[in-house]
Amino acid sequence: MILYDYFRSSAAYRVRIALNLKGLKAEHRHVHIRRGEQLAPDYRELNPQGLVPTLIVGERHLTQSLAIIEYLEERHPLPALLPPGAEDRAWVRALALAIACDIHPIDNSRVLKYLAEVLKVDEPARDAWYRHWIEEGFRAIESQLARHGGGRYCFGDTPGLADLFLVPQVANARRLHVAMEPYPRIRAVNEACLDLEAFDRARPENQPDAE
Ligand SMILES: N[C@@H](CCC(=O)N[C@@H](CS)C(=O)NCC(=O)O)C(=O)O
Repeated sequence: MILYDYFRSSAAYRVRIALNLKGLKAEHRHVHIRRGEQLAPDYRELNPQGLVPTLIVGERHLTQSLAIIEYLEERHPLPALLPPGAEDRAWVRALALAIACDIHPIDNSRVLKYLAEVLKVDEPARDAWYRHWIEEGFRAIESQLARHGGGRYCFGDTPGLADLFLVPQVANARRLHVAMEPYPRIRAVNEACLDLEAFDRARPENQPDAE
């Protein structure tokens, strides 16, 4: 497998954690997002959306981090990233989707670039935008964890799908200086995850292309 990756891409970070948890190896190719390499025609051949990550498996080009992770789960079921009960699986997926669909896309590089270059929004206002959507999302996740969390990780005492999405989003929040005091459960889950080698090895600062 080949993973097209960027150290600071939180969507690629999710896939790096999944590969590590499942003990799978992939060759990493770096796509420098700040230099716009994701928009180059040869990369768009692999990923027409011009987004990272892309996982190459044989002749197939898999895109969208959640689809890639679900693919890895189907092909390599152990250790499982989803719990056995259907309702629990729905709860875990909802947490992952709250990040993947409702927080991350609004703060993506191309959105920030449009705000800067087309709408002429200055940097302090762009940072305020970024933090606003994380804070709104984290408030809801904190209350979901309070209701159904209770374990060491997002769901119980085994790291799983929701953790793969939460930890990279916390890394983004910290980079933008989001005040994390209001989210004690998110902080506790994040710390528990980062104590695990699979999460630690996937951190942006531990990637060969880190700047
Ligand atoms: N929903 C996609 C999001 C992928 C995505 O937005 N990746 C970001 C990096 S985290 C990216 O490639 N951004 C490039 C850009 O905005 O131009 C996924 O989960 O794979």
